[in-house]
Amino acid sequence: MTLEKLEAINNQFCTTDGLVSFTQLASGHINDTFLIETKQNDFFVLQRINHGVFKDVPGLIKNKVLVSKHLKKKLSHLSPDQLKRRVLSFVKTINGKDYHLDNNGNYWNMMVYIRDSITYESVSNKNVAYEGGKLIGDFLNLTSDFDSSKLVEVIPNFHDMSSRFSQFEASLKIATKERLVKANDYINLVCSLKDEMHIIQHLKESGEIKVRVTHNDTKISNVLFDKNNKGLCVIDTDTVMAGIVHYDFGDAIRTICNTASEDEKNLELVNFNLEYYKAYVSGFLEKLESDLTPKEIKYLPLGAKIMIFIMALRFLTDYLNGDIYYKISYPEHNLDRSKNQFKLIESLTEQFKEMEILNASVQ
Ligand code: GN1
Ligand code: MG
Repeated sequence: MTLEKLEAINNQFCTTDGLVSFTQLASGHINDTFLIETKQNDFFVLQRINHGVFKDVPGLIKNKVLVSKHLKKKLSHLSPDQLKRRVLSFVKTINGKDYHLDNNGNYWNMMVYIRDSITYESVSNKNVAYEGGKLIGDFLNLTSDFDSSKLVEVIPNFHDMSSRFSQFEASLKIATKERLVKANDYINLVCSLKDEMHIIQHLKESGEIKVRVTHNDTKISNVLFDKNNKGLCVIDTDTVMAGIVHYDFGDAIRTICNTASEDEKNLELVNFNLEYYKAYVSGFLEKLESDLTPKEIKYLPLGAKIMIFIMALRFLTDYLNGDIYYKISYPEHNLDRSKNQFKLIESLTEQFKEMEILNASVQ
């Protein structure tokens, strides 16, 4: 991306200052994200949304804008400056729209950059786990009165286990022999876990777990912290849509409690950190407990296990499909990501009893 090209896109948005320089942010496996630096006050985040992955980009952007609007209303007791740090603010185009469609068919959207904020790829401080839990619990609490049927389903069946299994089974048919051999142990593992991994989906289908507004990508790098490690804002609301709390709970656990990053190849470094789990649960339930039924609380630990499994399965499927979905840096990146997630499940399983005991003590 050249400065001229990005400047042309930037000029389509109603910002007060011109672009001085930009940096590409290495965040995310799907979209392209740029930090726009200006001479004065605000910096901006300009994002090209991947329309190969997201088939209805205008719908996706509408979702994000609606949810931000709702959050701002709920937090209207805060000062404008505080509010700007707690909720994403989207910038309109000069034509009054929430996105710009360029001549190449790319969709762009812009947000105000939240200054003096920190993100973590992985966690090495219990307090960050606690604050992360509080912020995600709060996001779910504040959106609990928003009608989720008003949101577009940006990726159909995103966390639906049966669909993920169907995609996995289809990938087995088209994978190369070499990849099938390399993935063999993990393919068998997926099959052996099939029934357990469907339990939460069945509870959702029977109505025992409520469908509501959820974020659907609550990895810890999507949470902003201030300099004192206090949670500020949940970002990357691309996948906000109807869902269940278990997967938002679980995706945060997947990243907070992994003692290594999602890409770590040395599996000895990948373990499940129970201390961080406890800290996260206490923050999460502090904000959301009153909004959950005993049954919903009971299944939170399994929600964490299943969410890690969904990611393991998706990375494995993409590897078998020949890497068509996630950005990769080397040929076996997706297989390594998948192995990492399976190792995390193994370590979590060893500590599952403790997770359940902790849960029972809350109820
Ligand atoms: C993708 O692009 P990013 O990093 O925001 C993916 C998530 C995964 C995540 C794994 C739309 O999110 O579901 O959890 O990678 N998003 C989509 O790091 O598939
Ligand atoms: Mg995302």
